[in-house]
Amino acid sequence: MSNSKPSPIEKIKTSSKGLRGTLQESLQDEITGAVREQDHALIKFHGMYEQDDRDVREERAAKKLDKLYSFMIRLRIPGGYMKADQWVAAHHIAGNYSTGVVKITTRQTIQLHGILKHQIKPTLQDFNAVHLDSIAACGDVNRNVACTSHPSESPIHEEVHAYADKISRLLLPKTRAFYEIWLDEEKLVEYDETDPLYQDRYLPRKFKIGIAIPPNNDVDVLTNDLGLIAIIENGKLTGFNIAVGGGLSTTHGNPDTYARLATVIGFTAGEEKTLKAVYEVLTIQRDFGNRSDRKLARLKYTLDKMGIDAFRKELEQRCGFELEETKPYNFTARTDRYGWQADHRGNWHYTLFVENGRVTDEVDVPLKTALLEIAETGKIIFRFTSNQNLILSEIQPDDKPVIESILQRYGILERDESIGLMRKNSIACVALPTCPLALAEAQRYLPSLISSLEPLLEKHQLKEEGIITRMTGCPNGCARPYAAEIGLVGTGPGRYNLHLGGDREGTRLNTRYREQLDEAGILSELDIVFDQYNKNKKEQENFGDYVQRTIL
Ligand code: SRM
Ligand code: SF4
Repeated sequence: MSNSKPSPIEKIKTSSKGLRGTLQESLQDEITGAVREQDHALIKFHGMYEQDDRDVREERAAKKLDKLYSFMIRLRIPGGYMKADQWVAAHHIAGNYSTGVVKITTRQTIQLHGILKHQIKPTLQDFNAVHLDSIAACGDVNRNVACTSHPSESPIHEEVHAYADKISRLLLPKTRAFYEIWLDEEKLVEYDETDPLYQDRYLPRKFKIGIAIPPNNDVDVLTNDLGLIAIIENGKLTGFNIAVGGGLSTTHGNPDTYARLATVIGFTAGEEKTLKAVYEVLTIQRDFGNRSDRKLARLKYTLDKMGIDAFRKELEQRCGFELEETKPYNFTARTDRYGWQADHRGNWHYTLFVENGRVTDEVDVPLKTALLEIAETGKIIFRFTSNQNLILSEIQPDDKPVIESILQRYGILERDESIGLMRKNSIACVALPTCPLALAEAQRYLPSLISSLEPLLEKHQLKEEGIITRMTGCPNGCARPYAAEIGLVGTGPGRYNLHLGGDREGTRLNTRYREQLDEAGILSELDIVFDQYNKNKKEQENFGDYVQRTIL
């Protein structure tokens, strides 16, 4: 049960003087690599997290050394779209100030780890030079807006995609703190920081928006607090179905927490009404969300407490118009379509597999170097997918051979062809060593677990099945494991709950099937289920649907 006392973060927000807090003082303090306690929460609103290297925690504690503090910086890239010169800059910034790995996240942006306190400003200033920022990439505000990534999805992809940017700008906090603190800009005396949306209390919790263009649900639209489903009729974008109350996090042992897919509550026609509805969903969450128990503060809990009808009524009242009846839509896929695809204008797009979103020079394939060379041609746009992959996009027909030859020379084409479908459809969250909440490994472990699962897939003739497999190091759900056909959720070192039965399209959550399994347990449970599936599945029946129909 929640008590009614506001959580301590509420006070930190309201007394932060527009998210400034004592950040300037924290930065100047050379005695520690950390920021002051109260600034810990505030830096999130500026797109960064204070972390420490958990691999060396014990060793340093034994030597009576402070933790090895560093910062993770996450960019705000609505719709996951980056120009070639921005990628070149990100490559060098990663090399100059971070671990060097560019991490593509499950919400279509990138983040860098291991940035020391004195390197935060140069990092953000170098990003700013190529028009990139990290404002509101974290914190109790609207986060990076995700949008179906593949431009060949529809001739009006650009029109839908533009909403990601419009919504992101509409919902940015008004404070200029980011520019003053990190970019050394002068305080603008005339500038009015009054923020009608966030006021001085911001939202009770993080808020996420995703936009899907059916039939593709690559953004897992129903896992967002607010999902927009584009409705295209007679080749025209007529508006969006509005879905509210998605969210995945649970807490082990806390039965009040649950994963939930968003409920579609109606349709809005046209840009003005859609943006108004989006805005007012946030004001409802601002005014009704739980500000005492952060575990129960996401919109999904607000919605369930209010009831869907009451929520819709409140929204219509705030909007000044009624939502129209939900329009029919159909999702058929969620995974990325690898390899070359042409769009309606004849431009080419190459979707490239990036294991768990980690762009780095691997032993077999120097991916990061190859991408730099590709970016330096200036002939492409980079697009990040919510499956942690990369689309080399908008390649003119005449430029395709140049890009293809680079992909060939670095062995990327060959590698992409040889990778199994389960691996290609897998996602793992960051987890150890940087995530303070990780109970178990995820991105450092899933690749080897899949190598152990591949012989089982072979044995049961399931190699061609693109089973969606996702792993997280804790129940927060950053790789959306509860919306996977096979979900593995860390419970402790080397132990995972096994969830089964999500569908391939992202419209059904899975169910916890076994608890606290080690690797041997995971392999033996899946061996049995794979065998049953292979022998008894109906024609065209996907793994998750079979498990849901017969086993759960
Ligand atoms: Fe997440 C917290 C990483 C997508 C639910 N998430 C964290 C933190 C910041 C840990 C922390 O609070 O200190 C992780 C940083 C790890 C690190 O070292 O980098 C972290 N989350 C990630 C990323 C990078 C995972 C990845 O490997 O790609 C994803 C960044 C997305 C982005 O660009 O914004 C990421 N996180 C998600 C998703 C998936 C999504 O949004 O589609 C979820 C589940 C959906 C949802 O929000 O319900 C998710 N992250 C959480 C939660 C649980 C929130 C809640 O409702 O309780 C936390 C913990 C928290 O907020 O207290 C969390
Ligand atoms: Fe960390 Fe848990 Fe998110 Fe993984 S799911 S990144 S372990 S908070």
